[in-house]
Amino acid sequence: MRIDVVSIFPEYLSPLDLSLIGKARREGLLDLHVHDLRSWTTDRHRTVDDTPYGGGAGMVMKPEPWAQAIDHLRSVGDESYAGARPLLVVPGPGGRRFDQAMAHELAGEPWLAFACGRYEGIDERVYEHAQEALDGRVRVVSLGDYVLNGGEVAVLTITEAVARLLPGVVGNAASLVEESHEDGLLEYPVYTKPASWRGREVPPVLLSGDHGAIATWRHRQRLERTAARRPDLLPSSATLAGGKELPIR
Ligand code: 6GU
Repeated sequence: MRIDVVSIFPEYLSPLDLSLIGKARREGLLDLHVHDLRSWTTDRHRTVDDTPYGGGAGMVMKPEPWAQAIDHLRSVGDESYAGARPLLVVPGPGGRRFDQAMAHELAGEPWLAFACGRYEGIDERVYEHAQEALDGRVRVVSLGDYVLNGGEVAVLTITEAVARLLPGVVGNAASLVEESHEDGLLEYPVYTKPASWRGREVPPVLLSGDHGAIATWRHRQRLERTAARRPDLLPSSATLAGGKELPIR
């Protein structure tokens, strides 16, 4: 997968050199290009923002550098990818909510581009230009109902959630399916040695060697934990591993 990121703070994306994502890049599984938006400015001060028409607080990102950035991505598509276009993801609190299902959708794309806005946002005409230049492949995506200073942290989040779904990025493929949000329930609690620690015991069923009993216990833990912490994730009733119904309090 190719990922392009356009930001006025390219150094903000440096964590993508680390850990599993950094390794995926070095192994060629992820082809990441981070661009400084200011490289597409033409004035001496490399200006990317200006005051809003109609008044109001803060500054708005100017359209010209963004158009140059989008046109650059288009020409990369023409010159290196037989006219293909990236899917442009614009992080912002007014977008569609990012979740694991969207992570899977994005992981199915061969080429993503992220446009990191700052200040009060990007001139609305940039979205119209991007829609046209990228054949309608533009999505505004939000992490949740709170406000960040810019899109960079969202790009770190979305890139990590997406890249770990690419084949070969996470070594143990089983650890991808047995996970919170993959099947709508939170994960069961986990324990390791020692079996007794500071007077706290590992639940005896986990030491029993009874795989059926362990599976039932873990499923019940997942239901109880989801009911307690994220009741919004549960349907009105959920089925136990054995086919019995667990009433939700
Ligand atoms: Cl994706 N961007 C910004 N700037 N703020 C946010 C967000 C994204 N998601 C929630 N708040």
